Amino acid sequence: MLLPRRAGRRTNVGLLGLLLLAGGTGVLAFAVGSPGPARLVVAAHGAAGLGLLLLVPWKAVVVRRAWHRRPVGSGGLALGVATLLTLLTGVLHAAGVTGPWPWSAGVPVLHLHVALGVATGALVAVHAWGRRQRPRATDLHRRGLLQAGALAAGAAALWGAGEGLLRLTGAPGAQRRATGSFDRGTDDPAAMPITQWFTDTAPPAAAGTVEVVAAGRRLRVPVADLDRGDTVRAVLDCTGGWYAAQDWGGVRLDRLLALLGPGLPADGSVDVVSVTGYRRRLPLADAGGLLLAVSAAGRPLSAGHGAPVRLVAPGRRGFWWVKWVARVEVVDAPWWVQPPFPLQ
Ligand SMILES: Nc1nc2c(c(=O)[nH]1)N[C@H]1C(S)=C(S)[C@@H](COP(=O)(O)O)O[C@H]1N2
Ligand SMILES: [Mo]
Repeated sequence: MLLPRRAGRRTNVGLLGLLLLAGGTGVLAFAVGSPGPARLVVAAHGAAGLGLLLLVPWKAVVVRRAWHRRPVGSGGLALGVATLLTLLTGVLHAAGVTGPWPWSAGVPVLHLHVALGVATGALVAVHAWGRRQRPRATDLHRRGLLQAGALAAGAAALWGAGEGLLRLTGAPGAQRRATGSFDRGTDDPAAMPITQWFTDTAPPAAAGTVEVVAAGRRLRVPVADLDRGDTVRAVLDCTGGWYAAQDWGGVRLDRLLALLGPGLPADGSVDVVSVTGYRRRLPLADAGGLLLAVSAAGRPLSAGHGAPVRLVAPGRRGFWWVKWVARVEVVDAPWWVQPPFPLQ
């Protein structure tokens, strides 16, 4: 089969573009918590992944043609397999096959998807670097732009068809939230999964007091004093692919800080630190919307869910919701001076 040389190059550029978009939106999907932006990011992520399939016939030609010069090495093969497995696990999660299953190594299918995605990213970097090319002026000519537009439209159509199919068949995937998460235990905290970020483990014992620190002042508040009648209904949405809405009860963070007396700094950040050392830093301006919760659905928190006290951060993904809180401290450093995802 004879194809213009350009077609092979454009196929590879298209694949690289989709892989970069899929990776970027994948990371972003874990960072956004509010439904509007999440819906857009998750849709783009799905379309970018499915769009890869559209280029498979062209890529097959490219590979076959190159075979005579250089048979596919183990790197190229590993990349192909990793890409398809990442896509497969993504589709399975979206359809509602969420696990954990024995075949997914006992972890949620979404965790497997992330691990495969990271591996794919590393293989892409090596593969593309070894075959790097200069951009050409013709890449931005009409023909190239039309092809990119057609690819984007095809990818969007494929994603739309997939979503339509989920709805038509009534597959569980039709019920997922804007972030892509599935309901596990709304209004039933005992049915909520207990999830640790991969860097942390549950502590043997929790703290009996919460240390509150700001402007050189320090107070130890007994946990029994944290149930101050403040409540908020909020959705805990884990990047592992599940969510649960609960009525949380405890004390609003701004009211807790006010116990230190008047004249506290008005701007800055607040560090929320667990007995385990796990911590997140949030804007102090958000304190009125944050809750230190001692109860969910009217019942004290269970040990696994952070007893005696955890942070409730409405609109933020689960990794912000620090469990087993030991200390709350107002600091000058901006909240964005920290890794975007927990590393400690
Ligand atoms: N101290 C501590 N807090 C933590 C975590 C953790 O590993 N350690 N995991 C976070 C993550 S990723 C999520 S999704 C929620 C899970 O809360 P749950 O176990 O009560 O369902 O807690 C968050 N708070
Ligand atoms: Mo999570």
